[in-house]
Amino acid sequence: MTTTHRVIDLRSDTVTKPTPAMRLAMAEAEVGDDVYGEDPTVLKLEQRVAALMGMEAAVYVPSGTMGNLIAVLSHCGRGDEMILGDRAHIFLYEQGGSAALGGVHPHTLPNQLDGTLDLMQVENAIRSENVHYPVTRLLALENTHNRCGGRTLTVEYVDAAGALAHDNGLKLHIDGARLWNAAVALGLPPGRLVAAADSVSVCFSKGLGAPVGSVVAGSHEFMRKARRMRKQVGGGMRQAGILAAACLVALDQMVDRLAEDHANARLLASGLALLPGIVIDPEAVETNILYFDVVQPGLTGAALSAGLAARGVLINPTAPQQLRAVTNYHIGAADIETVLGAVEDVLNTGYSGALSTGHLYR
Ligand code: TLP
Repeated sequence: MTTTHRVIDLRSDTVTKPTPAMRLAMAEAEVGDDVYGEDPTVLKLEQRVAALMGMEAAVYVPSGTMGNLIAVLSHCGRGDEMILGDRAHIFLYEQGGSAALGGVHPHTLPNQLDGTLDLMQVENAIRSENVHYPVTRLLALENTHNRCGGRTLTVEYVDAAGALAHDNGLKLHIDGARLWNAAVALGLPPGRLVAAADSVSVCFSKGLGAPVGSVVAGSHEFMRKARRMRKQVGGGMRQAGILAAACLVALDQMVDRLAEDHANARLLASGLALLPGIVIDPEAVETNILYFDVVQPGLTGAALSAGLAARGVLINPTAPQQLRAVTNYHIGAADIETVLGAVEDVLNTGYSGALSTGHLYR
């Protein structure tokens, strides 16, 4: 008799599939043409997210990448400069879209391990008025910070960054793809985390499990530009209420449970820390993302990843000796034990098979 085992997928929280409640809401959603502003479900989602973020208005977009893109392009014109971290998703993983499509000049500063930028360095990076320089228009932060291991930015930090930006005539955008995780981890309403920001993009198709969609929120004035920009980049959707309905369910049912993902991430991190050959600081794991290093001679991150895949566990390598695991709705505490067993097994037996390609290396 052969037993088939479920694949434990820790590649990302983007792999989450819609819940039965979401599928039901999608089937029953009231819809209209959203480019005409006539989709009641999309309007409801936009109003609800604007209120949650403490912002005046919001717009529904197909992805986090488009949300960030239209926010940056609404704040900056061609040749303007944006300050952001060298590990920011906008810088690393969005194909340089703001530069390619909007002519926005990225000025990167080193991200600290906790996802912050040193505010003294930010201040020094802001250009003075000089014929040689681009005009600095925007500071972009990320909360939680993906490439810095799901770290949360504190309210005090974001407020100070916002004050610095505004004192210098800059806007502050927050990539809040996982702002929900930050809010749950910090025990604060999400709106408090973006009180100092001029715009925020939040995602529904990460830990919240909805199939598609992000929302960008900001002022009425910002939103007039952002809506036009969404149409320009091809993001004007028609009966999108089918999708927004799942996002509304996500808001109702999927936010508080993120605490389970965070607990499972900590469980995984503490288990990994006990394995010789693996290096991770469990104390640094605040939410659902964890990075760990493989230091066993002869074993690369790609080889460990492939060895795990052969055992039904998917974890992506993110550097030659590093992997990223992301806990999510489909992962339970029992799965963490299975994952730890599989990692130990590969460390003990090695891996000599084929390696997959296409890793998200920096
Ligand atoms: N991140 C994905 C990959 O693109 C790396 C992942 O698996 O984590 N901002 C942040 C902070 C993100 O982590 C992501 C997705 C996005 C924006 C983009 O969202 P989508 O995938 O909806 O365009």
